[in-house]
Amino acid sequence: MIGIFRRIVLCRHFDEKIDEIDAELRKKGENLIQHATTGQEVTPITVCSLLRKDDYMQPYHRGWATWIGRGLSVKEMMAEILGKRTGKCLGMGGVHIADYDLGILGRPGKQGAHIGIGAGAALAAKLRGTDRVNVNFHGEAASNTGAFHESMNLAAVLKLPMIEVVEFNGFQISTPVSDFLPISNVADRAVAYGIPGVVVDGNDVFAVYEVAQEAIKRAREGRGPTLIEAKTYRLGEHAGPDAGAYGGYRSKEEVDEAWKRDPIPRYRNQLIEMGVLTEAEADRIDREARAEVEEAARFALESRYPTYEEYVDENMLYADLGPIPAEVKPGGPTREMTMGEAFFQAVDEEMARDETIFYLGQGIRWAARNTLVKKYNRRIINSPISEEGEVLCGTGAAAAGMRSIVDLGVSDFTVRAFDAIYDEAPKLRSMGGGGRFKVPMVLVVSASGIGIGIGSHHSQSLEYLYLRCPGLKVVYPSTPHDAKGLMKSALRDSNPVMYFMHKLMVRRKGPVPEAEYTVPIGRAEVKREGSDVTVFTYGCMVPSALSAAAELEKQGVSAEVFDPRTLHPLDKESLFKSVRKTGRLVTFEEDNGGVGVAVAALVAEEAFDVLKAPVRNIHYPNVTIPNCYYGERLLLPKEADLIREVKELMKYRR
Ligand SMILES: Cc1ncc(C[n+]2csc(CCOP(=O)(O)OP(=O)(O)O)c2C)c(N)n1
Repeated sequence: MIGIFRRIVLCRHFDEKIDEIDAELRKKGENLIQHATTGQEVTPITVCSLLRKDDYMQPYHRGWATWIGRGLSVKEMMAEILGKRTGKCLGMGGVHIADYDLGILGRPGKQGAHIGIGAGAALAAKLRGTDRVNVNFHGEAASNTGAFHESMNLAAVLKLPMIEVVEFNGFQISTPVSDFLPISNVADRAVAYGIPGVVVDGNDVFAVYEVAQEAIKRAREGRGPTLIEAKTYRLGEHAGPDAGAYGGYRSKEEVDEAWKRDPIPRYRNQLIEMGVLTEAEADRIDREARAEVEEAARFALESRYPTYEEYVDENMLYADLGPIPAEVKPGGPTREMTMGEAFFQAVDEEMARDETIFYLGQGIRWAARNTLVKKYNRRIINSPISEEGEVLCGTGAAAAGMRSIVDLGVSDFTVRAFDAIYDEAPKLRSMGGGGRFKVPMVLVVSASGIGIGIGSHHSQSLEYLYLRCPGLKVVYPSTPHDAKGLMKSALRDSNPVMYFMHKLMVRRKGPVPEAEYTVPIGRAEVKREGSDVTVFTYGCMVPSALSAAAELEKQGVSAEVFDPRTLHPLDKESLFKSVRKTGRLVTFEEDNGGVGVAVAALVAEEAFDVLKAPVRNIHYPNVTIPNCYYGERLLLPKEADLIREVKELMKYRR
């Protein structure tokens, strides 16, 4: 009880000090990203006091009390919030503090995302057969996000050991609750997920303790999630000391009235009345807390910022960086199989080798009923339609020590999860300060597919969207051999990897070695040697390029077909080598030009001196893909287009 009091008081002083520093910075025209916790200390600190060291906790953006409650030192917190190298995340997270050892994996920069990451941590705890739990904290407005709904539904369906704590403080920044919540209690939403929903006075330590204890017990016993709604009030400003305080969205009277219910004197008096604490002891705790915060501030202010080199250190972005291994092709017998079979063979072999791998996807238990389900049953998990929730869950589980495969279906659906793919999974490591943060996750995407007649919402090639995403890798095989080898590498990688497989290629057959092998991520392959022109192509366009090259040869032109296999990080060295040899470059792709444009820009920068002709990009027109077989095929770049463009390039003389 006294420990909770000490942390609540520490948190209040921390909040006051942050405001003081922020006010000073504002005088210089700078400011701090920060969210006041004043008035909301009780719930997080009480709930966290019930957690074990090995549990998981995903913090509130209004987070001081969640971090202090979990036991972080105010010194490391203060330095991190100021962006200093001595901070908990080496100054890379700022106010988004993560701590691997304390199970703090998600950073609530964008409302909702950390809820899914927490669900993933809970899934990891469950798959491992432990009784560890995960607690998420956030405000009531965050419960309107898709990430909240998808993650809660997923957690409820999978009966995950998760406790969702919603701190209801009455505002979404300046918007009153009446404008964003059509119900009085967020806890009522629990009915929709078939889980218990409890409302509690969030400023009453004893009441919070009781409901949290029950929810944690329920989670540890494998009975699934609980939604706790803690009613409270934000006494401070949303972000900073003077961001519109009493500026109209709430009255001075309202805030003054709320201060009379300040939870700190309330709890202090309760402890004194109970005889647990004396006035003198309470004052001493207060003085000590103030001194601890002052010392933390001095330390943080005197610490240095990261250097340029530290900010751009690739080891922050990617775990286990090292030289890309050379490809070793095994000799010996091969077996003809489809790309789909090769892919599943890789998954099967890796799941047998590594018990931490699980496979989450819509309808996956049916698709793999005769294969993976029979062998790995509980590691093959059906998912509701929740692309964002699925990727967040895979991210959290991976960060918590599993290896996730998340099957997203067609590439068009990935944009539903864009935030999670682009802004959460690949940033988790760098914003956490590198170190032990890793996200070994493979996102499987059934890509493109013009020529099947399934329309513009099921056929787009969107891989280029993910090429400038620091922390992510993108692979796109074009043969069964590469499909297997790249999937095995992706499943051994310590980073998030997007794995695209073209729909039309799933049934395409080719030889696959019977012996063990991998295809290293980041190594291109020249699929046909040539000396007059480099054709940069990938996926389904590789076979077309190869037959165009055979035709060109008959006409006296030697085309080299360059298949990057990995789109990011691109094997630039091999690409430049090829272009330096041929002096000409054509990109040939099914998407609407994104990848080719990026490649052309690279070559212009690195190999302009050797170009004998302009670079040509052959791609799908930048229009909505027609919604019928005839129209979509009509617009698709074909072998004849490639042959024509190459012959045009051959006319240039430089
Ligand atoms: C996806 C997203 N949209 C908008 C914001 C901007 N934003 C930051 S805090 C906040 C209000 C959140 O309200 P609530 O969840 O009730 O928590 P509170 O701030 O009241 O503690 C908003 C809209 C954001 N961070 N993320």
